[in-house]
Amino acid sequence: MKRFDLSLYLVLDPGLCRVHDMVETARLAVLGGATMVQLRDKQAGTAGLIATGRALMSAMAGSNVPVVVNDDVEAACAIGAHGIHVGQDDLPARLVRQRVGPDMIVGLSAECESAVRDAEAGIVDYLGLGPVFATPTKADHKTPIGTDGLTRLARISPVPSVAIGGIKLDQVALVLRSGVDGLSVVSAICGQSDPKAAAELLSSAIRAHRSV
Ligand code: TZP
Ligand code: MG
Repeated sequence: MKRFDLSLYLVLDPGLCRVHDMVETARLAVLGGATMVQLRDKQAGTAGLIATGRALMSAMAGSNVPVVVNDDVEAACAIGAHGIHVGQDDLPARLVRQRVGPDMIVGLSAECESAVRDAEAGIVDYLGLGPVFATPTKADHKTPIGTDGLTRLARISPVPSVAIGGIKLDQVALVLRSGVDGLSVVSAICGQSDPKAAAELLSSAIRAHRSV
């Protein structure tokens, strides 16, 4: 049985994780309440992803927080990751599922209604919806969908969904009102002087939103 909690989904960025490296950022963020961690390093190559991924898996051991690898099925399988996340321009989700088997979490990014409708429950476990807001973290991101667009996509998503793109503490309630299951953040945690405190603030804002 696959169990995962999209509430506060940290996506790592090697360029932003300078004072604390990616593994240390993840460790601190999980102490602060991050519920999922994605290793995303576009420059690393498979060998580099495997090296960092192994260290990340060790740091996360015993935490119940799934480690998801971005794009690279080979690296995800080599480190025994809990999941793999792909975009619309990567290996198609159906092929990813064939390669990783039924037990690994498969996440897919979706930026528009047709991509959401095309996602198949059973192949894909969750959708990453966005970017909600413009963000400097991802060069050449697609046109932001805004909270109205997010609400429309979350409503038709056949699987649980997580919002991404420009999400900071101040927008937690606004974004969660769209009906997504969680928030995915990069710069709200990576590069912060105290990633644990940043995660704690986000996590308690998420909990506060849910308890009203
Ligand atoms: N995909 C869509 S936007 C984005 C990704 C990986 C980056 C989000 O970064 P931030 O710093 O949380 O805006
Ligand atoms: Mg990708």
